[in-house]
Amino acid sequence: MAPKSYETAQGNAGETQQRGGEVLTTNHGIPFSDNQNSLRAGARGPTLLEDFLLREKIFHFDHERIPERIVHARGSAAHGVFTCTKAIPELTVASLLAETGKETPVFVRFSTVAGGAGSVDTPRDVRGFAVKFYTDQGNWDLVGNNIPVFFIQDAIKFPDLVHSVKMEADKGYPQAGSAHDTFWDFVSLMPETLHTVIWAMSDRAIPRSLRMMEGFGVHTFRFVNAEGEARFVKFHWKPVLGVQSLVWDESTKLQGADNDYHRRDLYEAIEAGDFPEWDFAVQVFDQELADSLPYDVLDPTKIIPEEIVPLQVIGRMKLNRNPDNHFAENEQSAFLPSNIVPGIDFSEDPLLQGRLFSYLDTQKSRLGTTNFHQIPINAPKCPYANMMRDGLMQTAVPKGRANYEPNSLDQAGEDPGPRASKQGFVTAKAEVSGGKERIRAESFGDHYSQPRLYWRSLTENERAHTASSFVFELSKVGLEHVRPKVVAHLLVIDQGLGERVAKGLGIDVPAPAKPFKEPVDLEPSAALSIQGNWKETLKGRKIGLLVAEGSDKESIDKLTAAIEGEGGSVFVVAPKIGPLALKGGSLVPDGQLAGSPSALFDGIAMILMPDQAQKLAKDAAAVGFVMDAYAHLKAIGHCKGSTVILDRAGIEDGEGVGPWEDLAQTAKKRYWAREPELRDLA
Ligand code: HDE
Repeated sequence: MAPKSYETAQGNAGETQQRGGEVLTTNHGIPFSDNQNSLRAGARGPTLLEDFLLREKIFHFDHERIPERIVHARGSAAHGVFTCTKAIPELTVASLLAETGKETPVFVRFSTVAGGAGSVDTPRDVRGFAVKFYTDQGNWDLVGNNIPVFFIQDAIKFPDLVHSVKMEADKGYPQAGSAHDTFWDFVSLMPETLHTVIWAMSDRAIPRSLRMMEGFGVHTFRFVNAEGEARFVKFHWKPVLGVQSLVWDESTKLQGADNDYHRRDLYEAIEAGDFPEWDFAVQVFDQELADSLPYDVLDPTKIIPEEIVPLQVIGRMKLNRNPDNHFAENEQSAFLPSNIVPGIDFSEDPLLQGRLFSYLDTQKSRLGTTNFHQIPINAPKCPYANMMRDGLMQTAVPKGRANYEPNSLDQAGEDPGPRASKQGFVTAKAEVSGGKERIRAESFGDHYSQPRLYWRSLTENERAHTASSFVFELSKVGLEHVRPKVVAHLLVIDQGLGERVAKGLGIDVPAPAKPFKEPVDLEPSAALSIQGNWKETLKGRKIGLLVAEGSDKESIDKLTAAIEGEGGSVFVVAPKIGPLALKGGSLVPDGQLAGSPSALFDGIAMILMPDQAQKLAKDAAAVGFVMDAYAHLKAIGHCKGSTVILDRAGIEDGEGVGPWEDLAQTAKKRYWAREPELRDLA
């Protein structure tokens, strides 16, 4: 006799398989009648090989994964629109920049570099900032980072760099972090890494949100106008919310509190209609200016400070739609620095030159076919035609026999196929000279002046964070000979930095490294500091509001309105997630206290009845909630009753800590000045 459960599953099958009127079918369109049970010989007998439904389903599932990206594996993506806000036809024929007001669809993917696809969002790492513009002249991919320089100068060093920073080959760890032997061993031997390393040790590498990061094209490119005149250009994205960062302790706690902290923030902001925006700016300069600089504009380890070549804002990007499917869009997106459009050209930057073939190559290994451009997320939105044919997974069905060129098929009345046009892409004319040799230009030889410029552009608190990151990372290095070697480089960047890191490590100050080229003192750039350019706003910021049974509804409503009025959002945290009876009403909290630590918020408030506050003062989660908010330099607003929790945490009223009525103003910033009393920074 068949067991009862058989009848139940069988009975449900028909109903559960309907969705929006669709019938469940195989990949070949054959309708299913039962998606619960495989075909068996007898109710408790073996499964039959004949079961094509089971076989197809399991076969497809077994092959769901594709190789993850070798770097930048973990990414979050969104669709949007780019608007040209200032046409620049005098500089470039690029059609997307030809007309003020012109809109171009974009797809953007942000990523961490070192971690795997399933790693966390908030490690200390560079972030990828890749934009695919679907222009009417084909796809332009600006595949940049949130740090304006790169670790190496020549593509031939990329596999070494990446091998050194990814998990160690024998151990398989660490995932998503640079604080380990092999990375710092590589750094100690490669002073060209130092400029990017000092950025990566600064707060730039722990962004508060993907919406609060700058983006940079990194390399120098060229703009080409209708007269064929070429000028150098560097590309920048400036977030409308301003640049904001986390503090290190917070970023490590976030790895536990919410692995998807950045991905969720981006997704939720877009779902809420709070669309992230960036200004698009360019630095345009000519050969004469390039020649006047004490560094080489083709060297990707160098910036040109905004004070020397100012930024011109020419566009705005708005991300307004989440992907419908993570795999189809995010995972299968293929960015190619070699995708440029007429009016934009490469420079001879040797790193960029290497990237031009690497990305095409990697897509073949990741997506399995030269026809990856036909995947919807990668396909241009303008018509495209050529005589490339066939290949694995070809989905186009070209007609006729014109698959070669030149041909005279038109003379026989046949379609001759597409032809090259004078309006098409033209490589900018550039003089090159010199013999064929494996060589690094001498003009690439100064590795210390720009890290010094960066160090000197930071606020004292940012310097303390940066020096402390060096101490933290080098403390994780087991190879003892590597630590003084890194410090020796830091001493050349800045004597004080080197000494601070040596002291933090508890080692003797070594002799400074011997630079190939003596560094010079370059003018600091005010644009590089995050704290110095902090935008005091609640926009994009979230306040965690701790309430409990009997909390005053009127106060909660008042505070919520004040925060929302300033563009912020409120997340209500309570000891229990169920509906909460309040004085004057009720509410359903957004999160439970133990699962909603204050690391998740930009500021906190407590509105509690004295009896509940007394109870919570004995709860480590509540005390930790305020202690962490304080230690992460956030504003705290409280009612009279809840001071008992602050007392327990040893926190007194002061800058950024006070009555909840002030919070909508005080939570617009962080309290950096609080930090020296709180932790022993290098
Ligand atoms: Fe990449 N990089 N890279 N890179 N990169 C990849 O391409 C590579 C470099 C960057 O969201 C890979 O499709 C070489 C600089 C981003 O899909 C790979 C060199 C900059 C992304 C690759 C560099 C970047 C990648 C891995 C030195 C900033 C993610 C998967 C010559 C300007 C794109 C893939 C996405 C991805 C190679 C250096 C940014 C392996 C050989 C410099 C944002 O092809």
